[in-house]
Amino acid sequence: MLPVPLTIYLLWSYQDYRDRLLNSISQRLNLDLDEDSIFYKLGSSGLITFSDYIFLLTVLSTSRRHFEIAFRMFDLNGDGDVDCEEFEKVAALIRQQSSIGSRHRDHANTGNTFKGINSALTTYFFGPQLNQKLTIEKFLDFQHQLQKEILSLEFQRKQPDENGRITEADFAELLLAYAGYPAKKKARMLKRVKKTFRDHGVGITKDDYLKFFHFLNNINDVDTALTFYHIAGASIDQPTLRHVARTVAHVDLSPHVINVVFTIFDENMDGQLSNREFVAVMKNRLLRGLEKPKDTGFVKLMYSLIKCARDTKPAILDF
Ligand SMILES: [Ca+2]
Ligand SMILES: [Ca+2]
Repeated sequence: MLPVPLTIYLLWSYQDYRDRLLNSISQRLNLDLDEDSIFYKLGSSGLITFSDYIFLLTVLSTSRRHFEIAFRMFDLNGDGDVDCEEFEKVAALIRQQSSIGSRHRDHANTGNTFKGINSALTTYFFGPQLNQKLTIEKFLDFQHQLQKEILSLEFQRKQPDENGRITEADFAELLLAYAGYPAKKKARMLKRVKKTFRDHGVGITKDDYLKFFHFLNNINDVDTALTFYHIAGASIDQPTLRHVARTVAHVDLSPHVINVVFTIFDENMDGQLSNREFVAVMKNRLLRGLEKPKDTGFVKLMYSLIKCARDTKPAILDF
């Protein structure tokens, strides 16, 4: 099989990955990106393993706050840094719990040694000798860069015009990419967007796009915030969505973006988004196809962290 760039992995859904690449534990990175790119840094570090891939996929769809909690969990001795040994211990624990991890252990028995490979990720985090410490700043910066680069690549694939804008329909396609809708329903939603903005579309900038996905990464906190407003499960109108984005995710979504989002998701056209129309779907999309937590220990872990964080500290108070 030809080497596949890491970026392509991440643009695939989990299902694609599993279908195409389950039998190949690691792939050479093969990238042509500028030196500042996180992929360049990862690529010069060696191999991307399957557990790296699962980890990166999870990193992509986790809010900064939950990522901070995950870091504290990796720090077993509580000294504020994570060393390679701590990282490996937690990673091994995760692999034990995960059915994919178990399958890979089976591979290890048949000669494909899984343990002991210096993966691109461990080398990036801990240096070539694996003796450096990982700080919370480096961990968070890594997440920020990875999210920004992947989202930029996704945006770029829609070929923005000379003003750097993609059409409302392109934006809708990106949003619906991993939402798991039946093809018929997806087509109906896209048709609605095309029709609404056919004659007076103004397009979506990359900044709009990045902001909106930052908002989506906080969708679990948004859901919690709506609980605090005593309107969980109830419908929200455009000003409420804008307000919640500002107070919970700290992003200022433009009225145009919000209008497009309502056009996409307001199935019954009552001017309101119900929980079922929007929040529930977007929580699912966040997982990029990783909807079976039993397959992936790390995702299961993030789920329990998110639940734990929700129980102890309401997002709306998190300023
Ligand atoms: Ca430590
Ligand atoms: Ca509605």
